[in-house]
Amino acid sequence: MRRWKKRPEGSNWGEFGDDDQRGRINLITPELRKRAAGEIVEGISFCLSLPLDYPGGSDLIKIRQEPRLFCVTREGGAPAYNFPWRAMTCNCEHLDVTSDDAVTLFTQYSTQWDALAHYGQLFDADDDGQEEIVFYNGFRAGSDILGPQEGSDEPRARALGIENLAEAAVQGRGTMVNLHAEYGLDRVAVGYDALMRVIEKQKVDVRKGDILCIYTGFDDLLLSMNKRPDVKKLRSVGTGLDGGDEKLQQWIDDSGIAAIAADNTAVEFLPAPRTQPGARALLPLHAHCLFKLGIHLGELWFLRDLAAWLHARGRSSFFLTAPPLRLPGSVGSPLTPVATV
Ligand code: UVW
Repeated sequence: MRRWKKRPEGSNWGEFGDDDQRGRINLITPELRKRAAGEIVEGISFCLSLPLDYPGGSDLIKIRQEPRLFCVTREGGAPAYNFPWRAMTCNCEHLDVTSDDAVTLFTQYSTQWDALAHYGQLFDADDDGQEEIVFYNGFRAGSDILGPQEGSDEPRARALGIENLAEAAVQGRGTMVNLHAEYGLDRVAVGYDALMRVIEKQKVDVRKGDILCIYTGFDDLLLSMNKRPDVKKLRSVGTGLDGGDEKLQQWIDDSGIAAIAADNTAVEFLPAPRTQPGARALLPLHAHCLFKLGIHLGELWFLRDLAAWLHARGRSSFFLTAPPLRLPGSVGSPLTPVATV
């Protein structure tokens, strides 16, 4: 069922079907995945997740808190930790001892995927002269993406939730652009011209269906702060994509990349340097990717070691396995991406 009469300029709504909830990850076909497996030459793998209790505290993004582990109890109130089964059953000769725990996990605290339900816009998709809150492919707030006040006892993305990405079993060719190698921690908004210069210099071969990984050095700086992030410093250094650069937006569209991930907090440079008069997106790359094109964004990935390994060998591509949690209705998810070279 088509959910819009008018789609945003430059969007691809409808291209993968009127009910599509996966966006450009659809571009990773079995054929491309098979070819991507050819990137495995040495058999070495890299964990691309930060420890999930990083950044530490809530200073970097106020509404997100670090994971809290807690112990659960067994029947009768005994902690289910270092629990001897003998105590549970009888005084028989059971040797077994087990531990259970639980966790409160903010889905976008650390290494994460943003779901397509994470970012929408006010847009007149009905073409009736009134803006409504819409998401990729015309899905709506209030009927598809529900907040707690909208007839649901819990917030829930009935559409575009992260489980759609999990069900796509994200696996394919990753391509690294190492901005840190060119700019160090200089504060630079990297638009189309600068990105093309780096791509050419590093001989990066970006292909349709690739998951583009942008390395900025933010992960290393963050880790060096040992869970006490110096927010002023973190916000005063480092590169990010210039999301408002129309040439960059066009390239993202034309290149056929399936998703973008970075080691910084938002992939894009913040605050966005290009401003237009009138209403505009605070996060123009989020608008272009998540809202218009169905391109998932990965943030706070740990790319340091992989980027260094590739750079030392003049390589830029690898096999990437990066499914989020299959957590129905969530607007984001932690993950442990794995690169194999
Ligand atoms: C920012 O925090 C700016 O990005 P996101 O909400 O996508 O994590």
